[in-house]
Amino acid sequence: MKARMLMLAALALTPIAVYAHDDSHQAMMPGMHGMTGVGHEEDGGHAQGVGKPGNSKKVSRAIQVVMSDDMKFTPAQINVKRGETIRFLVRNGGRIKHEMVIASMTELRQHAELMRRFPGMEHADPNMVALAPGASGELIWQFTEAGRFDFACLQPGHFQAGMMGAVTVK
Ligand SMILES: [Cu+2]
Repeated sequence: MKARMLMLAALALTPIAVYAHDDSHQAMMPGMHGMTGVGHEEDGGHAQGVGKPGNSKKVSRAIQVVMSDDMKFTPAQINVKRGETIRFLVRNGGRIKHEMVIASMTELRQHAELMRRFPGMEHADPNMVALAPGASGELIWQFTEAGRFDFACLQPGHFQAGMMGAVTVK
């Protein structure tokens, strides 16, 4: 009787274990889950409405974004039309490292917490650009669905300090 109960418990836990392994994120830390939806989309997983990496030959327009040490993105509110591919020309105007990561707020929050716990963690994905002080870079992204999406800096503590912004797709 007792053994049977244990077996049932094990069966009940199985789907959770499978879910935990459904994760294509690279540069994994223990217990870290893929955050972007980007890898998931490619391997047939749950795509997010955030959009997808854009084709550099199909850029609709460029938008300049400046990141600063007062934990701000300028502009912090960006409007795009559905389907547009945006070339974000991102500049780090500060004296510390910053980055721009486009993802859902849930993913940003989870990942920000990991970055806080593992400050030395390096991450690189198509939905982000990390920049040294004074450096410029770009991020090409296509917004495929209408809605309000988020971006943030996930350098340790920056998200918590409010370094984030939103993209409204109409
Ligand atoms: Cu930052």
